[in-house]
Amino acid sequence: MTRPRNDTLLRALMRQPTDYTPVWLMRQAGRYLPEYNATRARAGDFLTLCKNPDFATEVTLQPLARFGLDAAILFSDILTVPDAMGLGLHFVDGEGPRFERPLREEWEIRDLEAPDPEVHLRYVLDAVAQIRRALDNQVPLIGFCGSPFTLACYMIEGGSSHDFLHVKRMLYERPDLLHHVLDVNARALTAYLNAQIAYGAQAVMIFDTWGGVLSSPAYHACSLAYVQQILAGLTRSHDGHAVPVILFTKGGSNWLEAQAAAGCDALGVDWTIDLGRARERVGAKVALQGNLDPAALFAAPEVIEREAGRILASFGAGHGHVFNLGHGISQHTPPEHVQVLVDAVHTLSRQYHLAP
Ligand code: 1CP
Repeated sequence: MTRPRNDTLLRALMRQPTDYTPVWLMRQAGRYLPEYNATRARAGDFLTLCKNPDFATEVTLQPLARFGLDAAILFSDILTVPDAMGLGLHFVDGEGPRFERPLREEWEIRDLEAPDPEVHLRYVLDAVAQIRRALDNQVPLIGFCGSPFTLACYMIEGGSSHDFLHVKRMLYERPDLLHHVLDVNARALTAYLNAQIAYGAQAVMIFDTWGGVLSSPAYHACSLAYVQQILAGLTRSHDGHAVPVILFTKGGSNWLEAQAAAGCDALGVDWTIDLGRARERVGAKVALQGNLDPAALFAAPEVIEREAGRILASFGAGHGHVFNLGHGISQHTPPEHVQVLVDAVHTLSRQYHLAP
């Protein structure tokens, strides 16, 4: 398969030379875009957008039509995997995801099985293939999944949570059960990401949104260990090209050194850490992705430019930085401000990529 014409993202993730710093945004296709809301209204609801490859392709391309972004990300959700395990996912408007059958009883956990992605997540793979065709090698397509622990949070809580009491109770009272869920998830997610790669994802990202709520020993045992299990099982090249893997852990900057040694190519970091400091800590092991506070996009254009400049300067000269937000874009973000950010990153970053 041919390389995308703009392969800046893939090069930066592999810490290879680029002319400028590539940029894409977590949740770049979403409710801040009026065209997304129009497609969602036509689809009826969010899950139909995910499950219908025509809709998924349409919304994946929407932010690229507006902004000069350096990557597309598959439009889907991390919760499609537990849905495929039979937990019964639905989205309640304004309240987020809900599972009809959360994991509470021991027998429910013992019965859990890793789904065959070719059968139970066929619609995602079809979307990947269709998006690749529609992209026509313009920019690379990023595939993704949630981390085993982050999925376990939703599967055990039954939805979003502020305190994660069910999953943490299981961690302390029945660690054997939690580890069983994490092991099934890791096997499911390895097969799922490998299938996305086989169908055309050119880089993949593991979202560990809730790893940061754990104590340090629990993070290593329950989050990072299972991410490592996935990393060890991933297809790292396809059709002669490397497939870089990004690990994003919200609130995870305590453990950057361990993450950098886990076997991924790049680490996503949230806005709480100074990027230059993160770079010192990971050295030449991995690229870094991040880390503008999504709230900065509400500020005036000159503030957005200043913040982008500050982050680029903090990373400093050299390669291996992918500009992104430190978490998903807010649904209330003015779309014009995204254009300001993308232009600022492209313009201001060139000075850091000059040949020595
Ligand atoms: O239209 C709508 O109402 C749905 C809003 C929405 C969107 C646009 C949800 C529901 N999911 C998505 C898409 C999505 N989710 C993508 C698409 C690709 C992109 O443009 O980036 C991705 C990568 C995700 C991943 C995801 N889903 C995560 C991990 C990343 C993160 O933001 O931390 C998580 C935790 C979810 C669960 C989820 N799905 C949707 C919501 C509102 C949530 C979060 C619920 C919570 O806060 O617990």
